[in-house]
Amino acid sequence: LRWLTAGESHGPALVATLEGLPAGVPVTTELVADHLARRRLGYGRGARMKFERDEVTFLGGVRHGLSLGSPVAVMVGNTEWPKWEKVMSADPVDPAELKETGRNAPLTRPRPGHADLAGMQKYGFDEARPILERASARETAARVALGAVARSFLKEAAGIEIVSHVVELAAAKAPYGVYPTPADVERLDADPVRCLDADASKAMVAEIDQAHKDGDTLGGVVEVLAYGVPVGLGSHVHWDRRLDARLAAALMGIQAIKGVEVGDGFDLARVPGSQAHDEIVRTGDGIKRTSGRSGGTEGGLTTGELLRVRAAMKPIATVPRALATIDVATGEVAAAHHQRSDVCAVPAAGIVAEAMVALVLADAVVEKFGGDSVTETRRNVQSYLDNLAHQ
Ligand code: EPS
Repeated sequence: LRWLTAGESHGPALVATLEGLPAGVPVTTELVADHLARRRLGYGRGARMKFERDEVTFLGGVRHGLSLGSPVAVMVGNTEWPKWEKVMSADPVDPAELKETGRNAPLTRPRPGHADLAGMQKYGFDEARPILERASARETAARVALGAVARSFLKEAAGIEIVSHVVELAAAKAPYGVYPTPADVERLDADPVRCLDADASKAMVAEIDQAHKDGDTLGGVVEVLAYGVPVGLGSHVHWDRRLDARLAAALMGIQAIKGVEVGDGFDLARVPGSQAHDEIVRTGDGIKRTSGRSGGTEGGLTTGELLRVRAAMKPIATVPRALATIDVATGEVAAAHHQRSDVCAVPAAGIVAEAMVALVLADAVVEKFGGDSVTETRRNVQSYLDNLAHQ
């Protein structure tokens, strides 16, 4: 599979294309819209999440609710575009008209923690607008749109289902080792911070309320679980074919993610080997593991156990209690540019992380099992699993 996104935060739309998806995958506008709506949930998001809407249009690759095998192209329109039409116009705009918008003051006070300053320096801009428009996490809407398509393929081809939850938000933590299943998704989506544990959820909400009062922002940790992943996705034979490496890169590529763990991750470095691995046993149900510390990958291959990865998000970098910076127009000390911001976007990051895991797994499933139609992929998966059952 190959995929790309394009579009700026306040542009007319985001677009995304996915190439290599087999034919016959159930895909509808409603399916994508539902996942985009899930991404907008979460306590602590800013005002923009309330007034802006994502408008989904398929431009190619899907007909009558099924993928065609041709490139899928999807557009996520931004209903706020009329306000930005001049500021983000592709064609030149009369400076007087630009001034009238009241939205075009040069952003010369780069925000610490954003791409603003390094981007301006690298691309040769004297203000941050041309950088922050693309660096913005608004772009994750396009990834979630493609992720919705990828997860439909995974379910249809191999029965794989993906769930995420928030396990830490600032100092508040969910109890360790509780893994929500697909049956819990409705409850998770109904929780303000997408956390299953009621006490931890309350503590997380309280953290967000306090940060809001303090003019501050918060980060946290999300965990993604993939159920039904067959043994043998990815490979041990080369670094960039290792599935854990591909998952880590995909998660690290989400805006504001600063750390990734597979399974028990960093904790495994703190215990002896006798307590770090998952012992192999034969059960009535075939060969299994006694624990899930590896997160379902060994040697870069999936083991057939629960796949489990975590991503740590830093606090939103647009801090209302503005951080110190330099005004690049004057060279003077200044407070960083700030209009508005989310206090916390960790619950949304979980939905984006689900999408990234779905895209990586869909790629690995196509790579291992092939198939020009999803029926063919499913047949190939089934014959592989039948063969394994005889071992
Ligand atoms: C974002 C900053 C905020 C968020 C935006 C991502 O936008 P603004 O600066 O215009 O208020 O609302 O997220 C989205 C629009 C979205 O759809 O997720 C940022 O700097 O990354």
